[in-house]
Amino acid sequence: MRYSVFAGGKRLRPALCLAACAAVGGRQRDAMPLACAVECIHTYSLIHDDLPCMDDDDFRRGKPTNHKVFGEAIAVLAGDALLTFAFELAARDARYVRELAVAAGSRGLIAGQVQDLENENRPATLQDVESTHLNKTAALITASVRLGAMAGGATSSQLRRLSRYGRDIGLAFQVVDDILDVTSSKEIMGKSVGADAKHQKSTFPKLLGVEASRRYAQELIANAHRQLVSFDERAKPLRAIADFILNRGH
Ligand code: GRG
Repeated sequence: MRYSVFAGGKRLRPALCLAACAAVGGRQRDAMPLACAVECIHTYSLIHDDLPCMDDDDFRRGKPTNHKVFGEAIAVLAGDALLTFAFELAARDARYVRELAVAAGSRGLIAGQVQDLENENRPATLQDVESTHLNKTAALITASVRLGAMAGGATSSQLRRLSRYGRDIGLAFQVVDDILDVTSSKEIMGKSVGADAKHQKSTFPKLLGVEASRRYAQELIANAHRQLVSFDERAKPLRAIADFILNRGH
């Protein structure tokens, strides 16, 4: 568990959780357990996604993958334990538990992973790919934002706007990730690149081309910024993260 959590990583989801809490005027300490919970769920999903029965990757966060170091059985269990620990961290409020469960479960992360596997064996449409990305990536990113906002005492209209912000940056994040899988290198990314082509996966760059995919990501980030118009300067970190997602090189 410690090996994979502390292997590195951008900490995007916990940063979003804390930034959303700040944007609605909340205190950092109220969102911190939830920020840790979303990173635990994210790390579990990476460990399991890298297993030989899934994407079969040897390299993650700049290091050998969990199963390469500890073996498959321990990697499965480390993932299971991180997933479970996330709920222990969130257990102070049933609404937090539900938010995490929905994002990580069969209507979120797991649905996305199933769709991702199915997309390997059939020519997927743009709609299929977008739906996969919304579940696989945007669901947990949206939940990270929503949990921070809830912990910070967001109003229902703030929560609605931040949910749309999360969806748009989440989708943009995966579009950019697919572009980087084509254009970047293992050294820069800290994980294997070219994996989508290896698995013959339909992706945005494959279906639309790199330039059109980039324009789509720009559009999504512009939409995300529009959701923040009614927030004051305390939403500055959320604005900066949206821009980071578009411009990141790894
Ligand atoms: C439940 C097995 C299982 C999988 C669920 C989330 C997921 C589906 C699989 C994880 C692998 C993957 C490629 C997810 C898509 C989202 C994504 C690009 C993750 C990488 O996130 P970063 O770049 O990673 O934020 P770091 O290492 O920086 O935290």
